[in-house]
Amino acid sequence: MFTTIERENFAVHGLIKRRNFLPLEKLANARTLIFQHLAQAGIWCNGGWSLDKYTQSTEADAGIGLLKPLWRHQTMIALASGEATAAASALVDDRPVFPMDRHPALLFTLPNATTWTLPHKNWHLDMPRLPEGGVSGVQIFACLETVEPGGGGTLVVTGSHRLLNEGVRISSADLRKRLNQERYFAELMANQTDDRLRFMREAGHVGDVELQVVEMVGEPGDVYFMDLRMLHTFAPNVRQIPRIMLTQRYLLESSRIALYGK
Ligand SMILES: O=C(O)CCC(=O)C(=O)O
Repeated sequence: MFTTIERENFAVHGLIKRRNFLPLEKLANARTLIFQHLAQAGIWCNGGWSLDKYTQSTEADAGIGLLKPLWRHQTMIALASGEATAAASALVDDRPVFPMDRHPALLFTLPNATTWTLPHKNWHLDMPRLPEGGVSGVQIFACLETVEPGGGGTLVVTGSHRLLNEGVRISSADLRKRLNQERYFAELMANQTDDRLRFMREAGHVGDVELQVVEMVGEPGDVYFMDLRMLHTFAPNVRQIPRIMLTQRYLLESSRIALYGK
């Protein structure tokens, strides 16, 4: 499913993009459901967006609740099962993986900004570092609508998964504090405005680990596979259309046991 080079890239950078990954029928079913739901909410009318009543807010998470009723729908569960689970497993040396939640989540970001800036806030990890070390699982981010640059796609620090694997459990909050002691992360997470785009343009380093901020962009059906240990954050959406992505996390059995005891 992945070539040796792709697997090596995943090990080094922690992120792989697969274009047109989602099976067409599953994708079409999910999009039909989403657009029907958005039509009922009055946001999608006659084949176009009608966002006026929603674009007053500049909060990054305004609108996140709009698609929440669909998260548990069998169509969304199907989209995050089968091929997606198999690919996540392939990236962890074909070991079995288990969805962390019973259903995926839909990430929906309304247009919420006029100029795009690389955020300094909300950089986070979804998991602690575990004593076992190594990859703990894979998270997918699937584009269900076109996500253009500046269009709200998730931002991730590639390479960050290779830091602080010290054979001990480190909470997400402590990890953030520890990363903040490194100049690269201190600058990334500081409210400084000069040339923040350099984090995306150029690679930085902590020790011999190469780091770069990548914005997830793509067309419907494209999927990013991300090492679950990576630092990431929400992004502003300066485009005219909402960002619609689906996400699910898949844990290795050992990580599941370490986190939940079963
Ligand atoms: O909405 C986003 O792009 C961020 C998603 C995120 O942080 C997560 O799924 O863990």
